[in-house]
This record gives sequence, C-alpha cells and structure tokens, in this order.
Amino acid sequence: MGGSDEHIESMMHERRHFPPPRHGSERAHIPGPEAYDDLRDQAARDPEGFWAERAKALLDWDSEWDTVLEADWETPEFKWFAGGKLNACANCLDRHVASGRGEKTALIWQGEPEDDVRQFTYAELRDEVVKFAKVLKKWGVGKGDRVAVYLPMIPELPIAMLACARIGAVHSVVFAGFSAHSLQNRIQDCEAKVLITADAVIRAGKQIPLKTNGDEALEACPSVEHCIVVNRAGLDVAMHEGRDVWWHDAVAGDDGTDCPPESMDAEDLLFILYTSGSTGKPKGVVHTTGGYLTYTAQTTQWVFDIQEDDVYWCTADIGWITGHSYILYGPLALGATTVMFEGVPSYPQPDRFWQVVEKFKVTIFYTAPTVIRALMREGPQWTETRDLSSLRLLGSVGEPINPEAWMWYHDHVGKGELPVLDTWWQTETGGIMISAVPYATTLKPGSASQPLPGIEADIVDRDGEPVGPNRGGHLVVKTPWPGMLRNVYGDPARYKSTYFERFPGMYESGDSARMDEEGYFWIMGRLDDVINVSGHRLGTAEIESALVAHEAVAEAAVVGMPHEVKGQAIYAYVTLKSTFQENDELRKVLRQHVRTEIGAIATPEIIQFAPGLPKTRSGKIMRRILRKIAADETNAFGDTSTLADPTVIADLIDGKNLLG
Ligand code: 6R9
Repeated sequence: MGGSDEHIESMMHERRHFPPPRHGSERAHIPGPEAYDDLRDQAARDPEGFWAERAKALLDWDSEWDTVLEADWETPEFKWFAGGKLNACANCLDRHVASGRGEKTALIWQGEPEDDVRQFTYAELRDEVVKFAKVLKKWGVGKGDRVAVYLPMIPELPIAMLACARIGAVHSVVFAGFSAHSLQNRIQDCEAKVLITADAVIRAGKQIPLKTNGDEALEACPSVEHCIVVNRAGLDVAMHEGRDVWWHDAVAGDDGTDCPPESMDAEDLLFILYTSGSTGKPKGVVHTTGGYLTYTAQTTQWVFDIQEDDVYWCTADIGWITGHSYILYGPLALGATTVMFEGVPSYPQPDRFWQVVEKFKVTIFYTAPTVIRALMREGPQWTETRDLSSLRLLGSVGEPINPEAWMWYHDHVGKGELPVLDTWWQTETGGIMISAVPYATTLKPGSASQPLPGIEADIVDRDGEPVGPNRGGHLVVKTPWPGMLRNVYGDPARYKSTYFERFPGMYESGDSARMDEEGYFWIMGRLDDVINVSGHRLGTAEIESALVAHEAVAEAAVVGMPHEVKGQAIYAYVTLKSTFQENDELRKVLRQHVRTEIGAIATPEIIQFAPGLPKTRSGKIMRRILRKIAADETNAFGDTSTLADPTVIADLIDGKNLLG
C-alpha cells in the first residue's frame, strides 16, 4: 500500500493550460468561472439545502421527502431524500412525453451493420418499455425482485432496464463479454428471478453465441424461473420448454393497456452492478432511486452541458456503470437525445466512430483513453476524412488519460479547439465526482481538474491526515453525496470494511492521487490489487483463481503491466505442477482457459512460467516485485528483507528475459 509516494515521484509535471472556450458559453448551464464559484459556495455553505433544491429542480417527485440526508458514518448508513416518492422510468420517459417532448428523439441506436439503425422518440420508447414491463409482470416479477440482464448493446437492453425501473424491480446488468461462470456467480449472489439474454452478440463482423452461456449459467441458478431471449442474430438456439421465451413472442399481442409506474421510495433499490474488488468475489454495488437519479441528472447537466438540441454519444457499454449513468439515466432524465452504438471503434475500419459522429451530427462525445490510444496508433488520417464539425465537447473516463493522448484527442478530434473533460469517478460513486466544467474550467492535460460543486474530495496519508499540495496519497471523499453507493448487496460488513473503516468519517476510493497547488487532482491509479484493462476493473484474485483452477497450474500471481493501448494489461506468473511441461501450447491453453472462465477482457497478455514466486515469510505474494519485473523496472526493488527466498528474483528476471 505504501507505494503511492513512489508512484507520484515518477510523475511528469504537465504545464500546458487551456482556458475555457468563449463560444457556446452564453447559453451554458454554468456559463463561466463566477457562476461556478457561486455554485460551489452555495453547496459548501448548505449542502442539504443545495441538494434538496437540485433534486426538486431536476426531477418530478410523487411526494416530497421527510429528510434530505440521514448520515451515519459509523454503521455506515446513508439515506438521501428518505420518504420521498418517485419513479425513475417515469422521470426518464413519461414526464417528457407529458410536457410536449413526446416526438423528440430519445434514443438513436446504431447497430454494427451500417444499415441497422433504430430511432425512438420519447413516446415510442415509453411504449416499448410499457410493453415489456407488462411482460415482466406477467412472468411474476414484482417490486423488489431482481432481474439479471445479459444483453449486447441493442435497444432491448435499455428497454429492459427501464421496464424494471417502471415496476420497481431491481436490474442487475452483466456485461455480455463476461463468461457463463461470471454470469452464474452474479445471478446466484442476487438471486435473480428472471434472466434476459439474446441468441448472440454481433462483434467485428462475427456472431458470438450468448444464449449458450445463459444456459450454462442457469444450470446452477435455482432462483431463475424464466429466461427471455432476444433474437439479435437469427441464430438457431435451444429453448427450454416452460422456462425460455422469445422476447418478440412475449411482447406480441400486447393489449395496449398502460402499466403505471410504481411509486418508489427514494431509498428503494434501483439496481445492482457488480464490480471487482481486490479480494474474493465481485461486489454487488447497490444504487437507490432518488439520490442516484438526482446525481446522474445533475452531473450530466454540469459536465456535458446538455441543451435541447444536443446529440450526445457515450461510447461505453451499458454493462458498465458509465453506460448506466451516462448513456441511460442521466441523459434521459434530462430529456436529451442519446446515441447507443453496438460496434467497435476499428471495424470495419478505424474511422467508424467518426463516421457515426458525422452520420448523426453528434455534438457531445464521451469515450475512454484506451479508445483514444488505439485510434492514435492507427494515425490521425482517420479523423480527417470525416466531418467532425458538429462536435462541441469531448469527454474521457475509465483511467488516467496521459497528456499525449489528451493532446491527440484535443488536436485531431477537437481540431485544437474543443475542451477535453477528463472525468474521475467509480461504480460506487454513481456519477462523476472530479471533472472540469466545459465553460468554466481552465484545463490541464492529464488532470481531472477539481471536485464538482457539492463534492468534498481530499488526499490523505495513511493516518487520514491531508497531505497538502503535490504529495501523493489516498483519494477520499469527506461528505456524503446523493449518488454514493448504499451497500454491497447482501454484505454490509464488506460495505463497511471496503469503504468506511480505514478512514473514519470518509469514503475511501481505493485510488491514489495528488493535488497540485491550484487544487487540481492528478489521479495515479489504484492502491489495491485491481487491474484496470481498457477502463475495466479486474480483480487479480479472480484471474488467479481461474488459472489455478486449471489442472496444470500449481500457483499463479497476476499483476498489471503498462500497456500502450489498454492502459494496463494482465501479466500472469504461473507455477506449473511438476508433471506438466512448460511450452507455448500450454500458454495458449491457459489464456483460453481464463477467457472462458472470466471473459475475453481478462485474458492474460503474457504468461511467464515461474518455478517460484516471491513470498514473504508469512506466505503473502509480494506483488510489488512482480509488478516491477513485468514493467522491466528491475533496478530498484525496494525493501526485500521480508522475502522468504531472495533467489527467486534472479530466476524471475531470467525467465522474463527468455520471453523476449
Ligand atoms: C467510471 C468508472 C473506477 C476506477 C477508479 C479509477 C479509474 C476512472 C478515471 C480513472 C483516472 C479518470 N478511473 N476514471 N482514473 N482518471 N478519469 O470507470 O468506474 O469501472 O468502477 O472504475 O477507474 O481507478 O477507481 P469503474
């Protein structure tokens, strides 16, 4: 853990500054630095009054709350707007229809095949959601029941989520790139009643079967009574009599009746989303209705400055929190037009994103550094043959954006003019916490800028004391905010120990960062053993478990290694059982094994066979050393005095060199 200071020392000091653009500021939600300072002061003076006013201004409530905030850091327990009643789906759809925006485009869906486009007005989207909400009800899903959603990036995914929200069911979306085994764990943990999946995923021109994963997962999920299957690719799939039903059959013959939104308490669960931790199984991060929706709507408005005529596109997959908050809930709560894309940036060629921007005249574009780095590698010419003049704001999320990537994004996509908003946040925070605001903040490439109004973040040392400017430390949040997670599903002890125990009275993010003399935050990365591959958090423990589950493997240790495109890639040290031979064939088998156990994103980039691993006398693997070997930083290992057998280091370096 104490590694954060080393980390910071190696950081370059970025000196470039970009003042906010004038053009566009006249009508911005936060038109300039004065308005911004005002908001920040208001929020600091009276946080509860501030958020209460925001919640009222942004959302429609069926009835008002009893208390704005009940906070107990000790238990811990946080409640926002308790006693207040609202429905998230009604706030995202019905009220816009009622207020005359029924004909406005809510969702533009671009499938991977160029001609596969579906557009939904607010009225149309509401109708689709109502139809499916009735299906869920008919299949026995009610308020508080969990529904697992394992779908590719097709319109049925947001429709299913909003239908759950409408009837008060809790959705648990599982990224379609996860394996059957990962899906199974997640369904078992939340005891979902229904699984919604599809025949296949279409990706880079190929069909990847999905329903077969669902079937495999359901072999050990007794809670699931029904499985609803979307026909995406026309694949011939096995349907289990009595359990499975096609989506199109289920919604056919709709009787046209309404399905009124369930009036939910602000603190009723809206969804669970699983995220990797440093140890053990994934955590089911719990978000509730009123606070989450207030926070995502507010941050969408501040950071992306959405106006009535914007076409907003976030390229994330809805299977991750970014898609939940910034493809779906935030933009729709504001009545915006949101774009959803099924494909990948490089297929059929590396201008696909820019072609989509050109086609729909996208004005606000939000993506991840890993995408920028991948496109950088293809060369700037791909940005030049497409008309990107509709764009006015660019965003970034998922991992630190290195200054070179920031500059490339700014210069080639933003034509040297558009602000690049680097947004720091987590599954647990529900929405953006630290970010520039486009017309008010001077940008520094590589910095996420400052905490948004109402957010009190700081950098503290191991004792919880603020470290002051330009010193690395733990990134914490010192006051509650409406979008914060409310629990780890079914495991309040883990909720407490992961986020609230180490620093009493603070939320511990698990990231390290430093703050410069102007209060700008520079995020360094995670302090625990979580690896961030292309913006996706993966726990080392899960990958190691998958490796060790293979018959040839005795022991495995997994670390992140720097990777030009993915940010980090997975480097696995594997000790084989003595009866097995180290060879390339086995390497391939093991990589494939992890892929099927966890999913493609968890595939190790490199597998190094290691006769021994560096362990402390108490048997703990010293990952710090493994990380350095993987990164070729073999000149300074720091303190190795607790190593049980120091000779393993030389062997590991030799092994690494043999890999080339
Ligand atoms: C939204 C999301 C969260 C972790 C987080 C941090 C890293 C996200 C970042 C960033 C530097 C940024 N992270 N945004 N690091 N700068 N702008 O990605 O949620 O999947 O839960 O990951 O991602 O390490 O702790 P999640």
